[in-house]
Amino acid sequence: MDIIKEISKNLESGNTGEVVKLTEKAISDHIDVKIILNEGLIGGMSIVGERFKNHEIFLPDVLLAAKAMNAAMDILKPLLIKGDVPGLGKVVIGTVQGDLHDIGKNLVAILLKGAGFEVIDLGKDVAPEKFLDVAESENAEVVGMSALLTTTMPVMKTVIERAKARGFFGKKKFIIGGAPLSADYAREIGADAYCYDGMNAVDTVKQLLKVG
Ligand code: B1M
Repeated sequence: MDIIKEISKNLESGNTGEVVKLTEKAISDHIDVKIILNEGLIGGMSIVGERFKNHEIFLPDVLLAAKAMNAAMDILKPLLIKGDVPGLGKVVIGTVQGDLHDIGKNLVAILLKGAGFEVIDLGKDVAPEKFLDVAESENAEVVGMSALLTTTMPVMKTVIERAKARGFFGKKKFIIGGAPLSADYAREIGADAYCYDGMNAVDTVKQLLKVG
């Protein structure tokens, strides 16, 4: 689909205005929102990641692409959260301390809301105790942590260790996600599950809470 390729290309060059226009056009052309998201936006962002890794582009270019991605996600959000009838359970979610990558986490939060969960989004750079304090005060069943950097992954282990020390590990479910993570790492740190993308996070939380 040409328009999807156009979205991806314009995201790669950080052209927010065009990405927004093309996303709106794709919606009015009745293109499946998941195709716009996965092939257009996430597809474009993967190419940005590769090019950044290969030193073909630089950090300001990545920032521009992130800005375009966020603007397009704002447009898709109401379509992904149809109905807004949370009631399946409560999830506290955030990107761990030291990590400013929040695009994936935002997407997971939107999809969980869309599936009927109440989501408390703590944002990015979230301290370990904050996850636990809010999960406790809000009586959330699930704590979701996102990390995109190999250097910030270990914060997840700290959260789980502190949950054990505070006596509520086992009473709440801990899920983790983000590009450098894996099911092996989840097992290693004692998390209940690793989720490879947003839809997998929805399915996993449903399974863990035995709902839906
Ligand atoms: Co940076 N960055 N970045 N970056 N960045 C990566 C992660 C990197 C892989 C790029 C690369 O080198 N190829 C690399 C990490 C290398 C490593 O750790 N081994 C990197 C680096 C090095 C850095 C800096 C250190 C660069 C620097 O300053 N020199 C710096 C660190 C800043 C910090 O966090 N302290 C930095 C900064 C940035 C920006 C601010 C410019 C920007 C982030 C903007 C923002 O998020 N608001 C940025 C971006 C955009 C990226 C890449 C290009 C794209 C990330 C993204 O948004 N992907 C990224 C390269 C890549 O990942 N290929 C890169 C799209 C998003 C939808 O996917 O986040 O994977 P993702 O989320 C997915 C799944 O992972 C999963 O579901 C989501 C939806 O499918 N998921 C979960 C994620 N969280 C989940 C939680 C769950 C469940 C599933 O449950 C709770």
